[in-house]
Amino acid sequence: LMTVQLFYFSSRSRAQAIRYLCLDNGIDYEEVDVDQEWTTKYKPMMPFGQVPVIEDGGVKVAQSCAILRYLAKKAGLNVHENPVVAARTDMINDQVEDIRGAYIRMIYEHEGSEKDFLKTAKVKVEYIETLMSNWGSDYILDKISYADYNLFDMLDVLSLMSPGFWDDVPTLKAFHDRIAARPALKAYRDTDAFKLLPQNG
Ligand code: 0HH
Repeated sequence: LMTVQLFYFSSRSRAQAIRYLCLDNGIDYEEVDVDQEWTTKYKPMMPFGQVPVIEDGGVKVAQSCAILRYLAKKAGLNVHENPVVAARTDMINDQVEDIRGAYIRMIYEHEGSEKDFLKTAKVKVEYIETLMSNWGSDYILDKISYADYNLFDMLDVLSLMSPGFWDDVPTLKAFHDRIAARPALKAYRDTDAFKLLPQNG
């Protein structure tokens, strides 16, 4: 099994789906906390001057979703060659990224109120609910893929922000419960290390 280094700030944010994918698939990873010396030491080392970045045997991979797909391939998770199947995972992932982008602009750039963000996010999530309910599988596909971890983390964020979030999205509630119950993720999410890790930096 491989050990990779994960460079990130001490928060969940854009690293959390990567952590889930690693833990759930036996990928050993070492956290490198870049909070101290970010500008002087770490930023100049990064391919795009940002994190998350993973380093695997001297190779650096940047961009959170590229990292998810890279690790999924290495872990033998299905990264599908069939264009129709691949499109399902990728389109859900990109929808999640649209929601995440709006979230990050709200938090860090104070763009729009929390209420407006939640209203827009709810509409975007309800489209995912309808698709997943029609597709009828336990995960986005019949087996877990990189995008499931990203969707799971986004749902986690939204449900923590918004009481009653689950009421209109029963398929996604069942999906979230199913992923949260995966043994490695359940054990990790029960730790103080996870509970105390802030969502944002
Ligand atoms: N599209 C990229 C990805 O998905 C976006 C990466 C990114 O925005 O990987 N990285 C940010 C940290 S995550 C980064 O490296 C977004 C939260 C913003 C928090 C900023 C806290 C800054 C504290 C010094 N930002 C640092 C930088 O750009 O210098």
